[in-house]
Amino acid sequence: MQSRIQIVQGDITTISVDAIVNAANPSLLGGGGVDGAIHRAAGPALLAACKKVRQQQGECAPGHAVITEAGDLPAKAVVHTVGPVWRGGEAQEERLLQDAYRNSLQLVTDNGYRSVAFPAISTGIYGYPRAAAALIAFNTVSDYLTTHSLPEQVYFVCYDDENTRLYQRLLAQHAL
Ligand code: AR6
Repeated sequence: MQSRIQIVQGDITTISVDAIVNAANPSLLGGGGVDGAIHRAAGPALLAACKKVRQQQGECAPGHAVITEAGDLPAKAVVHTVGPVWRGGEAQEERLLQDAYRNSLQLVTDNGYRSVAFPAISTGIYGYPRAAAALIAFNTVSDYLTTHSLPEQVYFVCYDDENTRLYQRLLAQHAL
C-alpha cells in the first residue's frame, strides 16, 4: 500500500493538490520566503482574500491557521498558518509548531479536501532547527492521520537538499 505521506523536493507553488499550506506571519499580508513565493504566484486575489480574513478575525496568532481561496495557484485553497519564531526552545516553540500542523490539517479535513502540501514551517526566516522541526512535522502529521480519513494524502514539500534528506529518513523509519 502506498504511504499517505510523500516527500517531494521543489517549489510548493507549482504543486497540484487540493490545499497548500503557507508559512505566514500574524499579519497575513505576505512576507518573504515561501509566503512571498505563494503570494507572487497566486496574484492579487489571494492578498484580497487575506485582507478580508484579517478584517474579520484580526491577526493570526502563532499555532493558529486560516483558509482562503488560492487565486491563480493550481491548488484549490491556501491554508495560512503561523509557526513559532525560534527563541532557543524554552518559549513553547515545540507546542506551537505542533499546533500549526494540527490546526492546518483540521481545516483541510473540515473542508473535505483529500490532499495537502506542507512546507517546512518555521525552518527559514523563523530559525527553527531543521532536524527538530522535521521530526515534529512528521510525528504530528502521522498521529493526525491515524485518527482522520481526510486528508488521504499529505505531501511534505522540501525546498532544499537538507530538508529532503531529513524527511526521507523519517519516512523510511516510519515505513519499517
Ligand atoms: N516552496 C517550498 N518551500 C519553500 C519555498 C517554496 N517556494 N520557499 C522557501 N521554502 P520561510 P518561516 C522553504 O522563511 O521560517 C515570511 O516572511 C524554506 O527553505 O518561508 O516559517 C513570513 O511572512 C524553509 O525550509 O518560513 C514570515 O514572516 C521553509 O520554506 C516568516 O517568513 C520555511 O521558510 C515565516 O518564517
